[in-house]
Amino acid sequence: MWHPLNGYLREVGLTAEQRAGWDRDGFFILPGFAERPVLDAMVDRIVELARLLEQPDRRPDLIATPEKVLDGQIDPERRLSKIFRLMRTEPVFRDFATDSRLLPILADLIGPDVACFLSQFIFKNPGALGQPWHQDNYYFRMRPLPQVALWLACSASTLDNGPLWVVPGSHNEAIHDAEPDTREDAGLFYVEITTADTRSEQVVLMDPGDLLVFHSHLRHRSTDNRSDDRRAAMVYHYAHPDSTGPFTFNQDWVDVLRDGVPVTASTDPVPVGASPPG
Ligand SMILES: O=C(O)CCC(=O)C(=O)O
Repeated sequence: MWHPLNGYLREVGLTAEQRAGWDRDGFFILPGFAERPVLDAMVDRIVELARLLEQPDRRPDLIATPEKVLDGQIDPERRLSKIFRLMRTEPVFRDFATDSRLLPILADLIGPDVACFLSQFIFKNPGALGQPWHQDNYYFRMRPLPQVALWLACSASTLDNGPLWVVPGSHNEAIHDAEPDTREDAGLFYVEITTADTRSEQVVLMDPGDLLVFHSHLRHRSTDNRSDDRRAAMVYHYAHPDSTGPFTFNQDWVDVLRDGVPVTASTDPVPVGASPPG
C-alpha cells in the first residue's frame, strides 16, 4: 500500500479486498459509487454537448466519433458513439475525475504522481455495436504500468444492452497481437484479439452508479446493444504523468496528483493535439 508522506491523502487507498481483486483479477467494482443526480447531470450535459458539436467549431477542444450503424438517427446524441476530452473543461466530468474518494485509490495503484490522460463518454445507444476483445494498452503503448481505467455505469449494464466482459487474471499477460475489426460499421480504430483463450470470461453486470476499476492489460470486450435503451458509461484513464508512449489525438493530459498533493490544473480548453504528457 502507498502511504502519503504529506498528509493530503489521509486515507490509504485500497481495502484488502480491493487489493486482492486487483492483484488476482485485474479489476474490482465500487458499488453505488456515484449518486443519481451526478449521473443525471452527466447525461444532461452530454446531450447538450452532442448538439453543440453539430455546429462547426463550437468546441474545437472536444472530439466526437459517430456510431456508423446509427447514422440515420435524427438526434445527435442518438448517432454518436463517444465524446472525448471532457475532463479538463466540463465541471461535472472533472469533479468526478478528481473525487477525493478516488485519489487515494489511484495513488495506491499508480503512485503519488497521477494524470488523467483520457476521458470519454460512451453512448452505446440501442443498436450500437460492441467493442471486440482488446487490451487498452494495445492502443496506449505506455510505460510504466499500470494505467488504470475507471468505467462508470451511467445507466444499468445488463446482458441485453451491451455490457462489458472481462477475462479475470489477463492483466498479467503481455500485450497480444490484434487484428483490425472488419465489421462494416465497426468503431474507429477497433481491433480484435483473436488468438487468446476467453473461456474464463465473465460478464460485468452493473447498476447505475457502480464503478469498475481495471488494469490496462485486462482483456475485455463489450457486446452489441440489443435493448431499447441507451447503455451509457463515462470512462477515465489514468497514468503516471511522465509516462512514455505515443500521444494520440483523443488524449488530454491533466495532472490530478503531484507528490500526493491534489493538483488544480488549468480548465482552459486545450486544442486537440496540444497537450502531450510531461
Ligand atoms: O463500453 C464499452 O462498450 C466498451 C468500452 C471499452 O472497452 C473501453 O473503453 O476500452
